[in-house]
Formats: sequence, C-alpha cells, structure tokens
Amino acid sequence: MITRIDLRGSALEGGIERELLPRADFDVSAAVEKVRPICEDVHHRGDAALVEYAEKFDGVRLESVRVPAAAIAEALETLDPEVRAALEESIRRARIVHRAQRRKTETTQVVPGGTVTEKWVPVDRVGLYAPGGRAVYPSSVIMDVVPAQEAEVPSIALASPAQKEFGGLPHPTILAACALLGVDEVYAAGGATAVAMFAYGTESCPPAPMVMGPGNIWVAAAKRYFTGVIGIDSEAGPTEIAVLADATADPAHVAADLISQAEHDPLAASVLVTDSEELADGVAKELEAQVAVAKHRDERIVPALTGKQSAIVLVDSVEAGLAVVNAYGAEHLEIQTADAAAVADRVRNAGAVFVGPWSPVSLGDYAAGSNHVLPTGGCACHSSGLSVQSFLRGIHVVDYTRDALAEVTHHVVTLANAEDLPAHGAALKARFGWKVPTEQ
Ligand code: HSO
Ligand code: ZN
Repeated sequence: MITRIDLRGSALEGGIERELLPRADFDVSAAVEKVRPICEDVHHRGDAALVEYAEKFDGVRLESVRVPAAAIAEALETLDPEVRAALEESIRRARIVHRAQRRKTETTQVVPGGTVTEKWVPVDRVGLYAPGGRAVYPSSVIMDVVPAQEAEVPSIALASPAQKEFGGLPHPTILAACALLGVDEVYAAGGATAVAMFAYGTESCPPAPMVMGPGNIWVAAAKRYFTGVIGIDSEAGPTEIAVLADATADPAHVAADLISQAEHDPLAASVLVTDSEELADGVAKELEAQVAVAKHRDERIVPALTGKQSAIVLVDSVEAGLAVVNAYGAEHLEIQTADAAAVADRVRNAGAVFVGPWSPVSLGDYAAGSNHVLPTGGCACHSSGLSVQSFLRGIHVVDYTRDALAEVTHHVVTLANAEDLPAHGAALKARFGWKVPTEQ
C-alpha cells in the first residue's frame, strides 16, 4: 500500500535534493488569501464577528467568547481520574524539561569598563492555541502552556474552538487541562478567528503580541498573515514521522510507529528510510496487518500511508540514510539502528529525535517531557520546536564607562565615516569636546 522509493546506487553522502523526497502539499500561501477577510472582519467587528464565525464554522451560538471560570472548574471536577493522573504526569515531566531551559542573564566584560549584558525577558502576554476540530488535544495545551509558564510570561490566554456538543464551550478535557495548569483566561475561538482575536484584540480579549501553538492550515495561514506584526512560532502543518532503521529494527514496532502518526491526518507523513530490504518487506507486511484493524483506518490512516507524502525509502547504507533524513528534516525522527545513539548524534535536521527501540514518538507526544509542538514541512531545517526560549527576548544591555568609550571612539568614527554617516561619529565626539579622544 505504501510507495517505495529506491535510492540505492545513488551517491547520497554529499546530500540529496529535497524534491526527491516525499512530502504533502500544504499550500499555506493560498489559504492566506482566504483568511484575510476573516481576520479583518474580526479586527473591525470584534466579538460580534467571533460569535458569527463560531455559528458558521462550528455550528453553535456562543453565550460568550470568554469561557466562564465556573465552566473551567466544572470540567476539572468531572474529569476521569485516570485521565487526570495521566495529564498530571505529563505536566510534571514537561515542567522538569522546560524548567531546565530557563535562560540566565549573562554579563560579558568586553573591555575594562565596558560590559554587554544579555537580559532574557518574556513577552508581556501570549495567546496560545489548542486545536479542537478533527482533533482535540489536551496534550497540546500542556505543550503550549508549560514553556510559557516556565518562561514566566505574565499573561497567558488560550483559545480552542467552540464545540457544539458542549454548548459552545471548548472541549471539556481542554478546559480541564487548563484548570490543572492554572490557566483561567480561555476563549472559545477557532482557526483564523482565534489568531485574529489575539492579534487585534476584541472587547472581551486584550491583544497579545505573540500567538503560539499548533493548528490546522487556517491557523497557519492566519499566523503567516500576521507575520511581522506579532510573534509566532514556526508553522505547524500535518504531522510527520521518519524512521531511520536497519536490519536490527523490529518491523512490527516500526510499522506501529508509522501508523501512530498517520492516525492524525490524511495528509500526515510516515516515511521509513532503511538499508535493509528485509526490514522494508517486514514493515510493509506489518503495515497491512496492523492497518486492517486500526480504528481510524479509512478516514485517516490509509489516505496518509498511501498519499504521496509517505514512502519506504531504500538506501545503500545507514550513512546514506542519514543524508536522506538530514535533507528531509522531519518533524519527528526515530533512529532504530545498531548503535542508535551514535547515529542520532549525527542528525542535523529534525524537530525531535527519538533514539533506539524504547523511545517511540508517541512517548514524546504525551509523556517524555519533551515538547510536541515541532516544525513540519522541512521547517526543522531552520527552526526549533516550542520551548521556553520561544517566549523570551534576549535584550542586550550596553554599559560603558567614559574611559571605555574614549578608547574605542576612533574606531566608531572611522566606521561611521566609511558608511558616510558622520553624525554617528559626532554623537561620540560630542562627549569629548567634539574631538576623537586619542587626538586630544
Ligand atoms: N504528534 C502530534 C502531537 C500529538 N500527538 C498530540 C498526539 N496528540 C504532533 O507532534
Ligand atoms: Zn501524535
């Protein structure tokens, strides 16, 4: 069912064209045109527009865009205790990892009397998004909120689509996760309307200078629309898993992992890169058997695995496989080879790497402590997943004494003149009787 791409015999070590590798069409640019009028409508009509769009897209009339505190508390009270325990453990582990990401203010003495301090300051406020269309992911609430909290963002708000089934509130498990995390500012808003609500602000939602979190193509398009206006994380498209495996891997486990991410979306990508034809055959066989009994088989898993974004890629060696996965830049990359840690060490492009037979992607989705909001579509070649750093600005604080400034003035004046910007040099000379101090 899954396509095979045979790259054996090609010289891959020097790199490979990314176009040769499977990938879904996810045309965010085209979607930007569609979300533009929606965003502008939210800009001009505020809450009234949000209520109308919820009615149109989610089929429910909202009583209020802001979720009442009582509804959040009630969601936690009625949460299944086992789900609560699992969410709590996921939060606990995520906190351990994200707390370790906190940045310390660093002061560097450049010359005697001249220091530059890098001060890490969280954004004043962030609007987070948790999907709630095809998928309702309370785990994404954790992955959004924990790094923002560990970054000490003073004001954290979260939006998730209104659910008809729950009277226009976001899904109760989303609300319960908010309650467990201590997030009390929650909005029933979905897709582009949620991003516009945060970007512009409405009567009930103050604007936020940053909007983060995963979402569908409309969320990605709205984020792109606001690029340069607000801070955003990297665009998250359909989920991807790549597995680099050799003959030592267990075909049943590899197949299960490929299916696990195919379960998200018909456009999800599952890619196996292997130097073992035997493993390729074993995984193909396992896929048939496991997909046959999988829950979301017809609507998501089969279209994902048979789509052009998924494939088994045959290569001559693990070395060649590394060239392929580095060119691909998967959102999630599993290394299931002999000496997996050494191979993983040589991965340069991936959203997150999962090492060896006991670190499946599903562990990272829920409870490894790592973040699951990761760059997709090859964006892992230039961007990182969500982390404490995503919510911080590093501000350089420059502090020079008179002597330290005097010592470097001639260089500044020279460079200013070389750029034909003499007023720049004059700003220093003014402090030294309009002269270059060394000439004094
Ligand atoms: N694999 C998804 C995250 C997720 N999985 C949420 C299950 N729930 C993107 O990293
Ligand atoms: Zn997942």
